Amino acid sequence: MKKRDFLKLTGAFTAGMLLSPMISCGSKEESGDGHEGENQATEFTLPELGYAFDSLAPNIDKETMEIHHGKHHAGYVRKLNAALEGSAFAGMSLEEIFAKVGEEDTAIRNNGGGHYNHSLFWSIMSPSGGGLPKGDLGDALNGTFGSFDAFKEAFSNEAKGVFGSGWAWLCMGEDKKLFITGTPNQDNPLMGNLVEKIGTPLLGIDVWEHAYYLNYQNMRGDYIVNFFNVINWEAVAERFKALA
Ligand code: MN3
Repeated sequence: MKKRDFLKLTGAFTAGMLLSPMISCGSKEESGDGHEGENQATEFTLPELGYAFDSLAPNIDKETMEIHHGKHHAGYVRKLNAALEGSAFAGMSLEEIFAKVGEEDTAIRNNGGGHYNHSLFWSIMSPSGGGLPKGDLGDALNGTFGSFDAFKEAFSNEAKGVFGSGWAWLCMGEDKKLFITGTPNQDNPLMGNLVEKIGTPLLGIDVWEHAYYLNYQNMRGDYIVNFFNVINWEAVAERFKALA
């Protein structure tokens, strides 16, 4: 990247992502070019899980978590940073990218989505997860779907029904109403040019085979059932509260 372009991007960068309190956009100093302090690149970084790789077992096994985080997610981050360099999306937050990304922006769509979706996924799981959502989120789920069990069934059916690789989501719509949807590949409901209905994900399940195949083989339904044992409802409720 030419230095002039680089400085322009740096100036355009806006820190933080309002709608994603759990997802950080890291920044790191570039060095080795003799311009320390002047050349500050903003790159997306792989977030820590926040719990041990084996701590979601037996619901999600250690090896799956290690490969999923350390290989798959790390790959999305690396490829996203490479694709952003010199592109019209450089310096934007993920939300800003998703608002503009189109079908033709393949690398940024796939890897930006991959980074956001997985960052969210790790943050809404916990070794002490499971149980029922409480408070306003619990009330909103009951109000929208009739009961927690009805929500669970609808969400699980969406996840089972994703053809091939993709995600199922619980979202907050622009009308502040909850809805369930699915997206293919690494798309997500913030990609306004690519989805029928825009929403901010509160909860998502990765139903790519890499998310469950080592432990569950072709039994996606069993993986979905057990995913409910590790949902961090407190984290989902925080996301809900930030948007409500
Ligand atoms: Mn995945």
